[in-house]
Amino acid sequence: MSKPAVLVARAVFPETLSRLARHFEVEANEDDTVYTPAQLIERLQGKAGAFTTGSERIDAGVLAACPALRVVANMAVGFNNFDVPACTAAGVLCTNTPDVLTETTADFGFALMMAAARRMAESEHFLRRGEWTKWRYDMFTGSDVHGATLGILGMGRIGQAIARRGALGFGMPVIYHKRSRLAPELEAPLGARHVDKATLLREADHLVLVLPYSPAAHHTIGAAELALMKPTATLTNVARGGIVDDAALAAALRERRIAAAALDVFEGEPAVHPDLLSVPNVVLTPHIASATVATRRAMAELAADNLIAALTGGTVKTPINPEVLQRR
Ligand code: 8YV
Repeated sequence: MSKPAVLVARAVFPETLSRLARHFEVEANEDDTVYTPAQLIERLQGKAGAFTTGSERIDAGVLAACPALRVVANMAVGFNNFDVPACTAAGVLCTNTPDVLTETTADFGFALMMAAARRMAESEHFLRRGEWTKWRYDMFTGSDVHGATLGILGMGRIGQAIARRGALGFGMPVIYHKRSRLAPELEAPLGARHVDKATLLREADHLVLVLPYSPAAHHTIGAAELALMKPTATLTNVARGGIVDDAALAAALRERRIAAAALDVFEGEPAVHPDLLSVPNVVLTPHIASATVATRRAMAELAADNLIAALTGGTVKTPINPEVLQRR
């Protein structure tokens, strides 16, 4: 029996490719070209499965043009690159990689928040420019992290892991906003207090965004929300570009309406709003919150597990639309 054909849409660990090749006819993309929608459709012809990342959009147009497709396995926990209802309607299973990246992403979110509060990037740039000629009592004075109020918007797995770091490691009172409040047994060990969004914005000393992107979450933080924040507050985004209005944030940072920000994700990335590049009080990183060797390996393995199980009759570990499996 011939093996099913799959597309591995971006470069990935060679070990992952060899594992997939034991089960499938694999078309790889070792040049790591980011395909245009037309190129993606062309490469997906006759493929039963695709190993994707956040850069491949699977929507109704792609699904209609690729009738052989049965599963799309994202190497990411976020899946806003999938039109899940359209996939479900077309009988295409979607999978993602939750859990394996939670702690790594939380580490990075916390590090970014600390970097913003303590002005690490801004002061490093100053040093590299050769401007450090003497000590001064108020040089790069920032704000404390320990004991400050940690605000979390979106309190899923990663949000809770960041809250744990703040509450247990840094003695931070934790407040959060989420559409559905956490169960008391999850709130209690963190001492986390559920508040409305406006209270969260007003009271947080350090606000971290960890909510999933959906069109309804577009510009959740814009000029009006930034205006509610303390002038001493920091804002960290490890969720998705588009949740923050980057132009409004750059203006707030420039006018010191908030103290600092740290961003790992951007609207329209890998392009970065030029105004963000020219304000000093923001830490910018290129979407690397999950980027440790161990975690990227675990993500690739889980995406491969899902692809293999979906096409060879095994148990799919992390389906997004399991109803598709029930219908098969
Ligand atoms: C991925 C991410 O590296 O998992 C996610 O949702 O944002 C990152 O961990 C990125 O999306 C590439 O797929």
